[in-house]
Amino acid sequence: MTRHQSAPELVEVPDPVPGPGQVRLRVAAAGACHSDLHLMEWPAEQMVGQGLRLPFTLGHESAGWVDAVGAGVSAVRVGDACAVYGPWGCGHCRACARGAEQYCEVTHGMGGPGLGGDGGMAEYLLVDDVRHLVPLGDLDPVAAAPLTDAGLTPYHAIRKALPLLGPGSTAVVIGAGGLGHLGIQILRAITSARVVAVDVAPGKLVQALALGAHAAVPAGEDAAAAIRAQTVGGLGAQAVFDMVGSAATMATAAAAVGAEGRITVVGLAGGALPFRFGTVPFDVDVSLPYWGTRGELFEVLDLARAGLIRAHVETVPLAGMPAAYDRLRAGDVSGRIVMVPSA
Ligand code: FEH
Ligand code: ZN
Ligand code: ZN
Repeated sequence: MTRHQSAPELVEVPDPVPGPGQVRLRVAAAGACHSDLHLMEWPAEQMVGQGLRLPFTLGHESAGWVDAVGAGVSAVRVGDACAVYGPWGCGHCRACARGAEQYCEVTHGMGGPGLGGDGGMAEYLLVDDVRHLVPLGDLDPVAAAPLTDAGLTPYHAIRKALPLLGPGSTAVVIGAGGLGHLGIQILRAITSARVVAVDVAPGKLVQALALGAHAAVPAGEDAAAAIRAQTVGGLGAQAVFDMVGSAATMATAAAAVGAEGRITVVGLAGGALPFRFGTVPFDVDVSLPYWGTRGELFEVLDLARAGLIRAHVETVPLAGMPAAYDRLRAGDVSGRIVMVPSA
C-alpha cells in the first residue's frame, strides 16, 4: 500500500537482507484477506490510530521457504518450509510470554507483516524473529498460508467456545468464505456440535455442506428462524460465529443464539449489535476476538497434517492481485485467494 484510501500498487522493492536473529523467507503464498480491503478504505487518521504507517507491502497470511538466515539463527535452515505467525509482538510482555502475541501490550496486534510491516505479497518476506516461523514439515506451503489467519482466527474463537459445543449443541457460522469455510471444518474436527452455515451466496452454501456443515441456510430475514429450527427444541444455538460483522449478520446472530450462548464477531464489516435487556437472550456472552496465539497456530497446522481441515485456495500471480482484491470485494471468491509469486 502506498497511499491512503487507494488501491494497492505493484512496485519494485529491494530484496530484504536478514540481520541478526532474522530470516528471509522466499514466499510460497500469501492469502488475500477481507481485512486488506478495510486497510485500503481506512482514512489516514484511522491507519495512524492503529499505528500503521504507509508505505508497506500487504499480506499478513504467508508461508514459504527459508531463503537466508541472519547471525545467530539456528532453529531453521535454508530450504525449510515454514508458516509465518502474523501478529508480531514484543516477545517480552505478559501476553507475549504466553504466546498471545496478538494481544501484545506493546504492539497491540499491529505492526507485523502486511499490517504496517512489509508483508507477503512479494517474492521475499523478512521475518523479524525466528519465533514467528512455524515449521511445516511435509505440509504444502501454498495450502498452509491461509491457515495462519483464515484458519487461526476461527480456531482461536472456537477454542474459547468449546465448553458450549458438546453433544446436542448447535454452532452457526455466518459467512462461509475465507474464514468461514475453515471454521466449518474446524468445528467438525474439534467439537460435536451440529454445524449450520449461513451465507448470501448459494455456491458458498453448497461448498459449506461439502465441507461438513450439517445444514446450510440462506442469509436474510428468515435466517434466524431457519437456524433455530435446526437447534434442539428450537431453543437457539449455543454458539454463533459471525465472520462478516455487519448489522444484518449481528442481528441474525442475536435472533439465532439461545440463552447462555455465545456470539463471537470476527468480521470487520463495521456493524453494531444493540446489547440491552430484550435484544439478546439471557446470559449471552458477546466476544470480538482477534487472530490467535503462536501455540494455536501449531495446533491448526496439526489439524491440517491430520487431514481434518484444508484451505480451498485459488492461486493468483502477483500482477493479478489488484483484480483479485476487486473480486474479493464483490464477494466473488470461494475459499481463499492466495498470491503465488511463481504462478
Ligand atoms: C487484520 C487487521 C485488522 C483487524 C483484523 C485483521 C485480521 O484479518 C487478522 O486476522
Ligand atoms: Zn486477515
Ligand atoms: Zn508483547
